[in-house]
This record gives sequence, structure tokens and C-alpha cells, in this order.
Amino acid sequence: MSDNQDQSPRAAQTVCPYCGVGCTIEYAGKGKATGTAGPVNTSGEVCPKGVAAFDVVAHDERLTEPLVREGGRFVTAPWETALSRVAAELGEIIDQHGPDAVEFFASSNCTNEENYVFQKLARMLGTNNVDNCARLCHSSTVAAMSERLGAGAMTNTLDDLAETDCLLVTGANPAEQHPVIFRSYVLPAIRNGATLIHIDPRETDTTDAADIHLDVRPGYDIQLLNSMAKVVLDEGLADEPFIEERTTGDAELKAHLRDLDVAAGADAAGVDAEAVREAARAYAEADRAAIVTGMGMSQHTSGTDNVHALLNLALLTGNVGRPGTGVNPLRGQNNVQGAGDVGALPNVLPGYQSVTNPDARQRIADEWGVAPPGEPGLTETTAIHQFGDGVRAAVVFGENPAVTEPNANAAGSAFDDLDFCVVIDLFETATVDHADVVLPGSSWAEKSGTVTNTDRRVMRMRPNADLPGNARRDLDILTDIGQRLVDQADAFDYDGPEAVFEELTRVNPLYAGMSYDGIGEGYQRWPFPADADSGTDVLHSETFASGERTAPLLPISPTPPADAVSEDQLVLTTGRVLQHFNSGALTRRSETLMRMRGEDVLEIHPDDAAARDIADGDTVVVESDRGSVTVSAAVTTTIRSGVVFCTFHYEDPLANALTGDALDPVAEIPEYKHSAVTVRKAAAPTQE
Ligand SMILES: Nc1nc2c(c(=O)[nH]1)N[C@H]1C(S)=C(S)[C@@H](COP(=O)(O)OP(=O)(O)OC[C@H]3O[C@@H](n4cnc5c(=O)[nH]c(N)nc54)[C@H](O)[C@@H]3O)O[C@H]1N2
Ligand SMILES: Nc1nc2c(c(=O)[nH]1)N[C@H]1C(S)=C(S)[C@@H](COP(=O)(O)OP(=O)(O)OC[C@H]3O[C@@H](n4cnc5c(=O)[nH]c(N)nc54)[C@H](O)[C@@H]3O)O[C@H]1N2
Ligand code: SF4
Ligand SMILES: [Mo]
Repeated sequence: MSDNQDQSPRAAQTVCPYCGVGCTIEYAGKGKATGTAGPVNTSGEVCPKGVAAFDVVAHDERLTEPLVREGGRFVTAPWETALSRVAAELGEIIDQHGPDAVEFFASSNCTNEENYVFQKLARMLGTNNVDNCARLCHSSTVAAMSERLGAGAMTNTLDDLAETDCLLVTGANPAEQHPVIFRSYVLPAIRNGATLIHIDPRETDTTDAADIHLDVRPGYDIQLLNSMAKVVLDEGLADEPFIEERTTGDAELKAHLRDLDVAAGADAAGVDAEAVREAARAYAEADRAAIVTGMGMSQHTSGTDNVHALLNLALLTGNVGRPGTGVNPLRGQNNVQGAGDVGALPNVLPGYQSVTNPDARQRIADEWGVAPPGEPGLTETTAIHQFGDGVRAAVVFGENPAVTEPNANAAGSAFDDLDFCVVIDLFETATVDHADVVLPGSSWAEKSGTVTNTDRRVMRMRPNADLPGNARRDLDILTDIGQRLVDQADAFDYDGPEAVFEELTRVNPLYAGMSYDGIGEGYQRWPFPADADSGTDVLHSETFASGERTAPLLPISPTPPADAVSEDQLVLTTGRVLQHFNSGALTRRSETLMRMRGEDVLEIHPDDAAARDIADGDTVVVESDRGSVTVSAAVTTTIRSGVVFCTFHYEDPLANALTGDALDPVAEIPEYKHSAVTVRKAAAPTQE
């Protein structure tokens, strides 16, 4: 496939490159985007990031030529030189150490077609070592929900959220992280009388709309959720017919909670017991109660158990399988849902079928002419721990792990221990510093393909802009590498992204029957085909996605966070703000967004600040066992005392220099939301 082959007409309409909401935007000329009515943003509403999306497309720091390292420095190189070096180095490492010596980092910022080809490349080379940053994000949610319900995705739709009577939002701040969902689905529900319960150690813009706020101690959600479950049982608020018909294991769960003391549980979680009771009643007494869950739940060493405790609450009250209910993880990037759907995960093939499933393996073998490897591969978080050891090379596609993986100083040196690292990105990110070859890819405005949003809707992206310099389309880069490295080279011979999508629909049962034409300017929702024209809305209504009529209730006990916190330390929890996105590789290059929010701050409670003689605006040093950063303090009562918060959107301060790399044992997600730190005022600069 040649780079110039995409002759599709220049349609003005595409999907926002940032969050998993999946708003439709259109090119408005003069380097600006506007929202335009789409499947999700039905009246064309967007947030500031959508408006600023074009700021980075023609940015003068875009990578425009391949770079190869020579004598320690990068020099620009022709594509042929760069790609033959990639093929030669990876080929040699595979010959010497086997295919499992390579880890493939897929991109939740890129299309289904690109991610499908990327995992196909890994698997045809003989390894399941392919993962995407869903690992860092909702992997624990997906693990718990798949185990219990048979599917890791949102059980309900966004439209459904607007119809609920009670919303329990925990560890999420949709007002800033999913702004169009918040304004166009959550707020209307509240205006219609729904109660909003918000569980978060901070008061955020989401809390402003809440009726009940439980400012939980980071890492102590299980104590809180078990206490709520106990209130539900004690006060006869459980849905016994649902428990009888649709669950198993209620006796064990009830026995587990029998001796739980609600006051003690609330105390351990650092919240008011009466507020816990009130929240439990509001959730359980509502006709339709929906849960929204985010990173505050998932990013813990107990992340999978946190979500298990949450699922108990939904199942005990019969809030699954009906409109307006359910357990709804709001997904991260515009295609993190899709990256998983198409198999960019080490344990599953396209369509979440286990790499050990004989039928799924056969379906792939029929299509590819070779069966995928039969053992699960390494997650990206575990692979990094083996860099320089069992893992000798990394292919990093549209991820910025030097900024976003935990314990960043250690992660950075781990990358330097590799024999070879190739990065495909748009900018010279911090990760590029550790690369041997850098390939300049295509931004969202320069590609066609599909992305799958948070409520399982597959939508089409359309190009609006020319590639800068000698940058190439991501899909062309990946197929080119495939043709060079894989014996069955015609496996990467596609006539554009639509042909890739057609193949995907043949191997992924969830996407079977979908098509570019069928999607058009609308969407097709998985599982497809569906009971409605556009897809299946509410999962688990008659049977669970597992195929079972029942889902298990599970006794869950709390486990302490990995970092012990000493008397003089505070708990650092990290997260996001409206104006920036993840590693900030894109948003920090947007003038519009930098004008709105130019630097990071450390939120600290007045009591903790006073105890350290810190005033608002002071420069402070934050230190953990792993590293240290300098940042200015924002003294505020919106954070609970004992806890400090900053974002991870900046290279300086690099929040992940502080975080630890202990992992949840099931999902291997890091504990970004609980690190023991000391905070002190920086010494005044000495006079020169
Ligand atoms: N503006 C913006 N939007 C984004 C992104 C972005 O970077 N910027 N990133 C996208 C991505 S990849 C993702 S995954 C989503 C994430 O979206 P969210 O899940 O909303 O993201 P976070 O800000 O990481 O965490 C949410 C909240 O968890 C709270 N929290 C911290 N610790 C705990 C705890 O122990 N328990 C509980 N219950 N709460 C806790 C934090 O105070 C924070 O308000 O956002 C997506 N959308
Ligand atoms: N401390 C802390 N750390 C965290 C989190 C946290 O809450 N706290 N959250 C975690 C979560 S939920 C996530 S999802 C991860 C995110 O981690 P990452 O995925 O590493 O973060 P992004 O900034 O989204 O990285 C995207 C990279 O892809 C590039 N890119 C964007 N679009 C394209 C494209 O079309 N083509 C190509 N080739 N490249 C492109 C960007 O330039 C950027 O370098 O961070 C995790 N890290
Ligand atoms: S809400 Fe998300 S998808 Fe919509 S404009 Fe904002 S960042 Fe883009
Ligand atoms: Mo994420």
C-alpha cells in the first residue's frame, strides 16, 4: 500500500482525538475545530480540548523525518534506512532470543485498524507480548467485570445514564475528564431529579453537582463499599428476587459481611458513617441506579478487588441488565476500548477470546495462515521489569511510557537497558530519548479508520490535513514493517484501512457484520448485529455476557496499599485536569490550552500546609523512595487533609518520578493513586 493511495474524499467530519467520549468535530479552517452534531455530542457540543485539537496538527515541532541513532546522537535518515534498521535489529533479536524478547506497546490513541495490524504483527512474529495503556487505566475494571459478568465494557449506554434515578460516581471526575458526558448526560439526569453520590478524596467540579460526597481516604474504597453493602443488607434494601434469580454465592457474601461494623468501616475509609448510610439508601432505594467508575478505583494494587466490591453493590440491589442501571467504566482515550476489542492485549485475541481458545485460534489461523502463540504474553508493566533481561527490544507505538509508567526514573533506565527500541510518534517525547529509531507517524487529522468509544460505538475518522514533511500514515508504517519481517508478507498487503476493518470483522465476533458503509456518519455498537438497528444497548439483560443466567457475588476483604505511610508523610494521589491530556505530549503543545492552564500545582490541605510552614504559591519539594519533584503549592480545602494531589501531564514536574511500581496481582495495574511522600518547602534560592 503506498502512502499516496488514500484517495478518499476530504470529508470535514471526524472523531475528537482525545477522550473516550468520542465527540464528532469538524475542520473549521484557520487551524480550528468546531463541534458538529454527532452520535454522542448530538447538538455539536465539545470541550476545550476538542476545540484545540487542531493546534497540534501543523505544529512546528512535528516529527517530519525518520531519526536513527548514530554514535549516541539522532540523525535524520531516509525511510528505507530507518525501516531496514528496524527490520534488521528486531529480526536479529528474535533470531537470538526468540520472539518473546520483544514487547509491543500498542496505542489507545490510534485506530482499530492500526491496532489490529499491530497485534497481528506481534503475533505473526510469534509473541503475545502486546499490550496497550488500558493496562494503566481500566485493566483492573475489565478483569473484575469480565470475571463476574463476562464482559469488561460499559454495561449500559450514555443515553441510559441520562435516565437514571441515582448515579454513584466513584474515583472519577467526569466534569473534567469526560466533560460532554457530564454536561449532556449526567447533568440532565440530575435536573430530572436523580441523586448524585460522589466518592472522591477531593472536591472536584463533579462534586459541585453532588448530593452526597464521601471524601474517601485513597486506597480505602473496599472498606467504604463493604460498609454500604452491609447497610443495604441490614436495612432490607437488597433485591432478594434478583439475588435469587440472577446471582450465586449470596450466602457467602452475607456471612462475610455479617460481623462488619459500619461505623468502623466508615472510620477506616475516613468518611462519616451517617453519610455512608445515606449513600447506601439513596443507591439501593432508587428504581434505577447506575454506577460510573474511574481511575480512583482502578489504579490501586487492590484495583481488581475495588471493582469486585462495587459489583457486589450493583448485584445485591438488582442494578444490572436494565436501562438506567449498570456498572459503567468511562474509558480513557478515543480508542482505548477499541485497542482492547481488536486484541492489543497479551491474553486475548480480537473479540476478547482467550489466546488458549481453540476455536478462536483456528479462526485466526484460517485468516492469517499461521496460528497465534498459545500462551499469554507479558503485560507492558511486567515487561518493563524484565527489560535488559528476558526482554531485549520494544516497539512503542503512540504511547509515552517515559512519562506515564510508574516509577519513571526506574522505567527510563529500564528502557536504556534494551538492545533496541523503536518509537512511532508525532513529537520528540521523553520516550524518544530512549529510542534507537524514531518513525514520524500521522496525527488524527491525517488518517482514516475507525475508533470505538466508551459506550461501544464504532465510528469513522476521516482525514482533513496533509502529512507534514516525510511523515507517513501509521497504518502504512506498520504494514511496511510487517512486510519486511513476516514470512507470509502478503498478510500485510492491504488496500487501505477499510480492507483491514473487513478482516477484523471476520475474526472478531463482536464486530461481525459491521462495515464502513453501515457505520457511515453514524455508528455501529457491539455486540453486533443487534436487537436494535444500531447495536445492543443494555448488556446482561436476560443472561450475562458470560452466557450464564447468574453472576457470582464475591466476599471481598480489604488489602492495604503497597506504600506504608509514616507519621510525617502524606499520601500523593495523581490524576487529571480538564485542559490537559495524559502525558501532555499534545496538549502542552497547544497554545490555547497552555493559556488556560500553563503549569502543574500540588493541591494540599491548609492543615498540612500550616504544619510545614507552606503558604499558597510556595515552591515545595515532594519526595518518595523513588524520586523527587519541585512544584508550587496550591493550598485548598477541596482536598482531604493527609492527601496531596498533582497531575501527570508534565515532564516537569514529572509526577511519576514519585509513584511506585507495585502492581495489582490480577490486572498488573500500578498504584498511581497512593504513594507515600514527604512534602517540604523548598529552600529559598541563595543570592548569587
Ligand atoms: N481532561 C482530561 N480528560 C481525560 C484524560 C486527561 O488526561 N485529561 N485522560 C483520559 C483517560 S486515559 C482516562 S483513563 C480518563 C480517566 O478519568 P478519571 O477516572 O476521571 O481520572 P482521574 O483524574 O485519574 O481520577 C479520577 C478521580 O479519582 C480520585 N481519586 C484519587 N484516589 C482515589 C481513591 O483512592 N478512591 C477514589 N474513590 N477516588 C480517588 C481523584 O481525586 C480524581 O478526581 O480520563 C480520560 N479523559
Ligand atoms: N501518575 C499517573 N500516571 C498515569 C495515570 C495517572 O492517573 N496517574 N494514568 C494512566 C492512564 S489511565 C493512562 S491511559 C496512561 C496514558 O499513557 P500514554 O498512552 O503513554 O499517554 P499519552 O499522552 O496518551 O501518550 C500518547 C502518545 O501517543 C502519541 N500520539 C497521539 N496520537 C498519535 C497518533 O495518531 N499516532 C502516533 N503514532 N502517535 C500518536 C502522543 O504524541 C503521545 O506521545 O497514563 C497512565 N499514567
Ligand atoms: S469530551 Fe472528550 S471527545 Fe469530547 S471534545 Fe472533549 S476531549 Fe474531545
Ligand atoms: Mo487511561
